[in-house]
Amino acid sequence: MTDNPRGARILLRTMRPRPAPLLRGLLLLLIACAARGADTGLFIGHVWARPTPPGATVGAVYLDLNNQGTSPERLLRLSSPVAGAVQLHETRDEHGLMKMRQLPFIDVPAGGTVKAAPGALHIMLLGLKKPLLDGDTFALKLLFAAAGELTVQVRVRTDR
Ligand SMILES: [Cu+2]
Repeated sequence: MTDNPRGARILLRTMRPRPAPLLRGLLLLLIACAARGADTGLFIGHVWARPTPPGATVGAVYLDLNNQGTSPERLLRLSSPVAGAVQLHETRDEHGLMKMRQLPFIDVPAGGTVKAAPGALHIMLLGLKKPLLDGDTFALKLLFAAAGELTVQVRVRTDR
């Protein structure tokens, strides 16, 4: 990152999902670090999902995105082998009705933390291929504008 701050900024501005060439080389290292973007100061913690009832086709994942770096970061896309699609969602109270809407991306300011939690920001699993059972873990892949691709393990539990 420090070698190519301009490149990272262009990526953020144009929202191109492809990581900068420099970062592509770091991909293996990033995957090895799992929940941590090695040189970017990006940390992903408290990754969990609620169990789903039998027959449910949707689920939600919650996590903390902590950017200890000096540049803003943007979460662009997600995927998981347990779901047909993964979306960024926000729950809002509209005149007493809780409504969800999809977000195109999530920004994490430099030095800031964004929390996805029940009743607020969440990661929506659509087209679940099987129920999420208490104690299970599954992979969630996140694509960031600067840090590139990170994979975390989501733990299924009734409470965090
Ligand atoms: Cu949702």
